[in-house]
Amino acid sequence: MSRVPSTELAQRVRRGDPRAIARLITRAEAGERECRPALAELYRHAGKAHVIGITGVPGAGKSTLVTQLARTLRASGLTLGVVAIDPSSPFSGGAILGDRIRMTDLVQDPGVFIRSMATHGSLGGLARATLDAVDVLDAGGFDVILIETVGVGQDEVDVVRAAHTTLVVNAPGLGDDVQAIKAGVLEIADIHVVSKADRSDANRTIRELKSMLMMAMPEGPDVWRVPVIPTSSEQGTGFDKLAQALDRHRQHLIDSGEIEDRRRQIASTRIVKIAEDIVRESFSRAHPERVEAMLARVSARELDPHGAAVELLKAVRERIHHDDEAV
Ligand SMILES: Nc1nc2c(ncn2[C@@H]2O[C@H](COP(=O)(O)OP(=O)(O)O)[C@@H](O)[C@H]2O)c(=O)[nH]1
Ligand SMILES: [Mg+2]
Repeated sequence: MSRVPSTELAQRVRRGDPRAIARLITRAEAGERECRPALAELYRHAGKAHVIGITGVPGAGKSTLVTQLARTLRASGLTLGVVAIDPSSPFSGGAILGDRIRMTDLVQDPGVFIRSMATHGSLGGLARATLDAVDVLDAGGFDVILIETVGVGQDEVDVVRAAHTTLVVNAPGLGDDVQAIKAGVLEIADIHVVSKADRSDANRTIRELKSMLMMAMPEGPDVWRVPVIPTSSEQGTGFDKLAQALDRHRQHLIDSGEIEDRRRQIASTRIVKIAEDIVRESFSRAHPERVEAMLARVSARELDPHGAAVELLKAVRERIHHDDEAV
């Protein structure tokens, strides 16, 4: 069977073909050069979806919450894509909450597309691949895209920063009352969720979080007031409120004009991230002999690090020219 060109897959993606979506995401994830023009084309057609980043420490209840939230959003008629960056993601077909919450209905629903990204270890490129996947789903016509990521590591924080709405999940009973502080993600939340609200110690987490936010909350008539929303996946409560808060935040971004700032911020994060990846990759792979020689000269103090960086960037530039001609 001959291989379908990515540009053809992109056409099918735009018609919402789930197989084409899956295949193109796989190519993007593998960093295949052949699919770059197709991704560029899809990027131009994307931008309609509401992209929601969901973060929190492992065990906070993110995957369970995504499942319940997906059901609530589907019930209101929205279609959605889910991208999970989580090596222990249950989205590969398993059951969660000790088998009480099943995902089979979501997996079989054509209005839902679920994808787990393989974590590439320390190789980098995870943020790029994840956001490429988001573009593909966006161009595929999904109304809402949920990204689940563990709130650790620069790549994952960058992914969350590339969302329109950031949801931080805190759970009671994980040691610290508010884990978001330790993880450094308290400030980036547009919405805080206290999960596992069925637990008796949940009220304490809610109180702590509210009092912390009170101190940090900016004043003014048009400012977004970060809500704290308790949910229980166990009891199925809080998800209507959460869905409403997500929509209110989306509307707030539009009404206040903040959406433009966000879009620029997202563009900036993505461009810098990709440029960093290109430089890193060149440094570690492209010209090993050249890099070795450079390291030797800098260690021996024959060349200064700044001069070496400029040299490296020149090498990268030559390579990009070469690559562009090759495409
Ligand atoms: N009591 C209770 N446990 C929950 C709830 N949601 C998730 N859990 C449990 O918390 C653990 C971690 O959930 P998971 O969704 O995998 O968390 P993630 O690592 O943040 O994705 C699992 O054992 C879940 O069964 C909830 O609403 N109530
Ligand atoms: Mg998870």
